[in-house]
Amino acid sequence: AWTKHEFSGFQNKEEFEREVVRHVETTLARSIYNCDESAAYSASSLAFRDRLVQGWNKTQQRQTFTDSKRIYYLSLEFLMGRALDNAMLNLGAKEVAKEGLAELGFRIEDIVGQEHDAALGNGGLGRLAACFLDSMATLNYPAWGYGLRYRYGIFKQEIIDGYQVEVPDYWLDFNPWEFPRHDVTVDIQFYGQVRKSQDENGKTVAIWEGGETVTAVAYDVPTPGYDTPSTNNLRLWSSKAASGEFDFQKFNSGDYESSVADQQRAETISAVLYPNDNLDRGKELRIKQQYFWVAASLYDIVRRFKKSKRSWNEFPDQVAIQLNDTHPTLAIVELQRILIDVEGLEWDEAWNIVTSTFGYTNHTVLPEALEKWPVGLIQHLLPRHLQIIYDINLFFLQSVEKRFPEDRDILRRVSIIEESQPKMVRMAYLAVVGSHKVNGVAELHSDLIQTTIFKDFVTIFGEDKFTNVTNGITPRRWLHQANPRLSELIASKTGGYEFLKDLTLLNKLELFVDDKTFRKEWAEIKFANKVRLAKYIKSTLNVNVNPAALFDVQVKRIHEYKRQQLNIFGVIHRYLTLKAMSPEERKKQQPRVSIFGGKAAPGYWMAKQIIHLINNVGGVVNQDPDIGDLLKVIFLEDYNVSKAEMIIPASDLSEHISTAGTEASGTSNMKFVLNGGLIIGTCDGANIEITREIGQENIFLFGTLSEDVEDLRHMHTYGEHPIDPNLAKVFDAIQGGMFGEPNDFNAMISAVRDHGDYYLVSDDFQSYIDTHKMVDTEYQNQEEWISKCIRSVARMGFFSSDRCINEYAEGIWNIEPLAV
Ligand code: 26W
Repeated sequence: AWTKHEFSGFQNKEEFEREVVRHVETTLARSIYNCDESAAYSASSLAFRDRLVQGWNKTQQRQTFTDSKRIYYLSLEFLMGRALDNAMLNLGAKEVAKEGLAELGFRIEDIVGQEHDAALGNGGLGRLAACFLDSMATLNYPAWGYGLRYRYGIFKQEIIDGYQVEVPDYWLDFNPWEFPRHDVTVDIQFYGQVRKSQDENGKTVAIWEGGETVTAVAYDVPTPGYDTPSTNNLRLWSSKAASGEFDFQKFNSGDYESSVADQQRAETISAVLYPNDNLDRGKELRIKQQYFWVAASLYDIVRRFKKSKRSWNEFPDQVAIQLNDTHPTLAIVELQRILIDVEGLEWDEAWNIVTSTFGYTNHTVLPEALEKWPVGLIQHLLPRHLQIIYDINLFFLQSVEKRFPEDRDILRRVSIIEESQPKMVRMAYLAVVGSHKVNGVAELHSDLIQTTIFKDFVTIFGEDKFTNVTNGITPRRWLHQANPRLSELIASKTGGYEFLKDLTLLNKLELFVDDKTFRKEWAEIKFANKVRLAKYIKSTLNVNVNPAALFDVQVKRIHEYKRQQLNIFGVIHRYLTLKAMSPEERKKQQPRVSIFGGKAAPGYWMAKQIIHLINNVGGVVNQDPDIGDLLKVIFLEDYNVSKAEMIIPASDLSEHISTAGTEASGTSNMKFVLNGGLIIGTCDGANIEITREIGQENIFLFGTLSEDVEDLRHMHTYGEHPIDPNLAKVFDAIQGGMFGEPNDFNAMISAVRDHGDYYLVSDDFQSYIDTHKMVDTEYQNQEEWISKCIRSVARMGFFSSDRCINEYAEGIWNIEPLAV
């Protein structure tokens, strides 16, 4: 049995301090007398890392010893954020650390704030993977994450003259949270040819030979659960030149440059995270990253399985692999290749094992995000894999033809190979065919994929193969860590911190909706969080915002489908309305701060123009003496996980306003409500389920329903579509030069006016501004507003990622927690 002390943090502050001092003096080789905040961060991290490692080793030993089924979560993105604060909380030692650091002369917030975010992801998909790791460890599931160790994470965003400028994010200068495993390496092959040969039994076998080799090196990151010794492993692969590839001949003969060039070419594979979100650009290096990571991970998984000397048909009883979107789809092909080419299994037996092992999660229906790779590229890079893809497709199409002999068109529609010019491999179809379960991430989204992109596959495979697992978020980071005072208040009313492990316990808060002192504390905490954000805005942008104003927040990747343009057009409408009022009338208006944040993909020109417009509007509005505190427009630079932890708890109202049917789920909507903010949103993604849980009286819904979107688009293209008159006034103001050079914004305006308004900005404009008016009115009644916030939080239990992971475990992975 493990004693609590063995896996948890420190018995007392003295023990923690001793460890910090020891690390300062030995590991860092510094004197405690010139220990600055950076050294204190390093030493604190090393002290906590030592504790993490104990639980981690035991967890791994126990998983090996019991040889139980493991879940492998393959994700090209893990948006982890900071680790120290999280380690302190999950190990239950934040108080001790706070006191210890205070005695050493530091404030814990300053020390925690020294850490560079681990930003190996773009947005929702990457952060979801990070929340899942937290839940899998907390629930004691034997789980591994597999990803890439990018040298550069998502770029840092700077705003210069209102424009986004990208700066590289080199984050590995000091990273105590990873353990290089120079002894865990896999050689990965690219290019080359396939030769047919006979094995000793006269069977024809394929031999993939030639080409080049790149070595994958494992870096392990311990991921602790909350209030449990379980600490799972996140294994990230880094690329380096294979030892044989570094040409010593060249090196010795003085051709130093080209031998270094080979090395650099190999290291390029894991050098940088692609910054596109929901856009597939089909770059060769991207599919190289995908195969490199997938092949290394599968080699590792198979190696671990083979240690137990079981027969191959037991593989799916020991191994579940979840594909986080289509990015790791080549894993399906790679496992089939290993089983038939390396292990000598027959096709059908191998394919049974493969399809029983994989599950595939779809995260988007946007057509431009669906991955397709040219057949010629795959042929060149992975010649054996292309053969296997063709065979998978052949056997699949044969079975379809047998079942639907009368339907000639279905074969063309469902073929994994799109017969276009050039031919393309449709990765989502390959993922569907190669998995036993396919899920969407919110109810509407799961319905949509079954009736649109995967409709034929539902007919072919039956409904049972398709399911929904509504996303969730970890309450440890997104409530306890981000909003400690609210967490403490909730604990005081719900019987301690149990709610962090069973979020449905929040429902006990409903009993206190009318409790005066509770309500007062609730309001004070929200106000304090807003004051903190206001100070941050003052210090970074030198704009004074009134913390008593309504804070209206939209923070997420900048994308036309998420409709930040609708938001800023609405803000301009508000500004014009205020300007047209008499001073007496203005005094009656609800003061607002409109806060934006988010990165645009570097090549997404329209998204960058949206950022530019927001900044230009801020430049005008924030200076206008007629307006004062009534309206401020703020663009927060470099939105990331640690900024989210500060921004979300300070929100009164947040915007989740995607065109209906486009946002698969959204997860920040859940974070905002859990932190006592209300939502303005469309009937899209998880907004719908949030409404069902918290009650429609507690959410501001507006806009077109997803079932009406297609018809409206059709009308835009083929019929009349007069632009909304209030929106037209906004356009006139922009084009009149009110917010800088009007030509800069021509494309944004003409997307709505002349190019079919694909995202329905004009259609939804009036209901959007009407709904904001309702928000103003309701915010004026603070008592009622606070009641809505409390009731909403009380009903958010469903959106814990613990619930979500339990659903995957039961319905898809068939895996049980490992008792501790
Ligand atoms: C190939 C380029 C590319 C890169 C990333 C295509 C697609 C992606 C992701 C799938 C985009 C993404 O992050 N999707 C988001 O996933 C979240 C978690 O399920 C959802 O909450 C968001 O609604 C969805 O946009």
